This record gives sequence, C-alpha cells and structure tokens, in this order.
Amino acid sequence: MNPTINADRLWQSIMDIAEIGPTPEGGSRRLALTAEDAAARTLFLRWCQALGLHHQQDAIGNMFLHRTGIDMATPAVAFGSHLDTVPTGGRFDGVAGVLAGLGVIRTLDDAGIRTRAPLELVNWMNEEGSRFRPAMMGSRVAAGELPLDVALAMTDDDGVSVAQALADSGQAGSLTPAPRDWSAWLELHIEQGPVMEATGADIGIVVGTMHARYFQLAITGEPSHVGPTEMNRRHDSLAAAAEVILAVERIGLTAEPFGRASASWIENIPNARGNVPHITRLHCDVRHNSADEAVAMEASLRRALSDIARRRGVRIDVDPYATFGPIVFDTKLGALLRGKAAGRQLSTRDMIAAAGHDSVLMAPLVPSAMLFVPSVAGITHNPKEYSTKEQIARGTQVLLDAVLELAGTGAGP
Ligand code: HGY
Ligand code: MN
Ligand code: MN
Repeated sequence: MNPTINADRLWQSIMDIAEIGPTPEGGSRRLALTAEDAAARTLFLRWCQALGLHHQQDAIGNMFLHRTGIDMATPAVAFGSHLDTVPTGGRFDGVAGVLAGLGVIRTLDDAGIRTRAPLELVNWMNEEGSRFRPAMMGSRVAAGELPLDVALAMTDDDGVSVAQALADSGQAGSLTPAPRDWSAWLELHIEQGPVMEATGADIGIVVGTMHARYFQLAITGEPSHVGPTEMNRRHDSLAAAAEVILAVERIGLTAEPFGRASASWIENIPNARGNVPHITRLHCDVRHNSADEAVAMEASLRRALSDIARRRGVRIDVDPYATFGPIVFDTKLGALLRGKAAGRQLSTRDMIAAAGHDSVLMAPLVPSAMLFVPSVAGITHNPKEYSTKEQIARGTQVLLDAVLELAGTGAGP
C-alpha cells in the first residue's frame, strides 16, 4: 500500500504560506515578483532544500526542485503549480498544487521511498498575469511560446519591467528557459467553480480547457473641458469605454453557459476633474469551450468596437496579445488519475477548465494532466476562497499514487 499523505502537515504549510501577503479579509495578495511573492518563494525553497532537493531557476523566474531517482538517466516525473496570486486572492489557488507536490515528496521521504525516475516540483512564475500580462507568463516562456526578451520587457502599471522586478526580487535564475526532460506533467488545482461541490465529486479529472482570447484595448478621443464643450462636440474615451465594457458583458451573457467575457482592467487619462478623458485603456478577454465560438465572440467584439468608434468619433486600437487552449489533456494520464481515485474509493467527474493554467503550456510538450479538488461554493479569486483539509489531502493522495505509478519505485541507494 502506498504511504498516506500527512494532511495536517500539508494544511499547515498552506497556512504558513498564507501568512505571507495576507489581506484583511483573510486572503492572500502576492502579485508576481513583489516582495510578498519573493518571500513565499524563499519559504518554499527553504522547505525544499531541507529535503535535499536540488534547486534550479530559469531567467524568467520559474523554480524547479529536483529529487534524484534511482535511475538518473530516466526523464523526471514533474508536478507543481504557482505561488503568485491575484490582488484579491484566496489561500489555495496555485498554492494547493505547489504544496501538494511538496507533500508528496515529504511523504516519500518519510517512507524512505526512492523512485526509479527522478521527480521535479515546479513553481511557475506569474501564472496570474495580474501585474504583468500575459497570464501563464513563466510557463509560456519555458515552453517557447513567448520569447524571453518580450516577457522581460513587459511592464506593470507603474512602468516597472519584468526584468527590473526579477532583479529587485532576486528571482532571476541562471538557467535558459526551455522545456525540461520530463516523462509526464501533473498539476493539482482547486476547481474554482461550483460543479464538484454540486455533484459531490471528490476529484475532478480535467480532460481539457476552454479557449481564451485576451485583448488590450486603447480608446483615443479628444481632451476638452467638461463645461463649455457641448455634448455633441465631445470625443470622450471614458464614455466610449463604458459602452465597450457593457458590450463585452453582453457578448459573455449571449455565449452562456459555455462562454465567458470580462473587462477587468482600466486606465483613464488624464483622469482629472474638469477634463473630458481622451485616452482610456481596457483589458478584456473572451473564452469558450469551443474555439470557433470564442473566435465568433471576438468577431462580435470587433463589430461592437467599430460601431462605438464610429458613433463617438474615437479611435479604438485592439492588441490581441495572447490566447490559451483549447487543449485536450493526455487521456492515459487522465485514466491513471481516475483509476487512482477509484482505488481510494473517491468519486470523480470529468471537467473542462475555464481558468488558465500552466498545464495548458505543458500539454503540447509532454503528456500532461490536471486534477481538481472542490472549491467551497465555487468561490475563487476572492479572500473567501476555501477548500477543506480533507479535500486537499484526498487530491494529494491521488497525486502521490499517480506519481509513484509513473516514476516507479525500487530498492536503491
Ligand atoms: O486568465 C486566467 O484564467 C488566469 O488564470 N489568470
Ligand atoms: Mn491558478
Ligand atoms: Mn488564479
């Protein structure tokens, strides 16, 4: 029988990380490469080095913690997730997957098990894309989907570049970002939706993801005075942005239940009383289970933008800067996870991920799969985000069982 995950220790490590960048409402705020993110990385690294794991870090800040196997020539079995959060983050998004991986390794150590293949635990840099776009930045660079120099030059709202933030936080590694020598990639993640709780599923087998299309919009009008300028002489970029935001929402509502669309970031210039705004920048994304439908949603968006621009005499520039998915995860790995869950008398449900995950970038490179644990009331990107100790431990146990099957065991040094 495989060793049993120490649920209390795993839960405590999640609570210890949650002490870093805590928010008053009980959540976590650790934007990528901030002091809080660096502090969480330091604590995580300390835990890993206490286990004798070998630390490598690449030039975009991805962390790789390597546990030797009996047969070093064999590609590693890899698993992990991300420690960065959104501004209104909870304590479990990403963290659960990184620390579940740590829990697997700690449990193997406790049991004196050396796997045949090496193991590799990963913390991906800037999965959220809240501070620096795009989301899944670290895994995109490692997968070769985003050039390193383009990522390094991206800036946050204060004009700080990724390169500068890496230097300031001490997170720039020496390794050139590149795909790693892995035989399989697994990611445990919270569901971030209500389906598993509503259907009583213990383990979500993520069989694929939505297709998402991200846009940076720039609306340019004309600065003028809020008093003397008659309404029909204005080219108000903020009023145009208001129409755009509602058009994005309407596109999402029309695409329900498998579509989503959100405008989530705004910058307004000069944002000054008395001044009709003349530059307003927005970030929005559309996503759908079907790639064709997501493309159709983009077409609707572009029609709406043209109409708004024409009626209001403003220019709207569209930067379609990133996408993700849709991908189908490895069916053999999915079957392995399903079988390991059944072996633990856990119920499973096949799921499609609506959120982005670093596994999306790994899937084309190496057999990849994800497993979900339930989110209480489906709440996420919210301080009230919650999964129970038992839910996370059950998922971690399935992860351990799958890792042992993939990596193999055997007597050894
Ligand atoms: O866009 C995304 O879904 C990412 O997880 N922030
Ligand atoms: Mn996440
Ligand atoms: Mn997230």
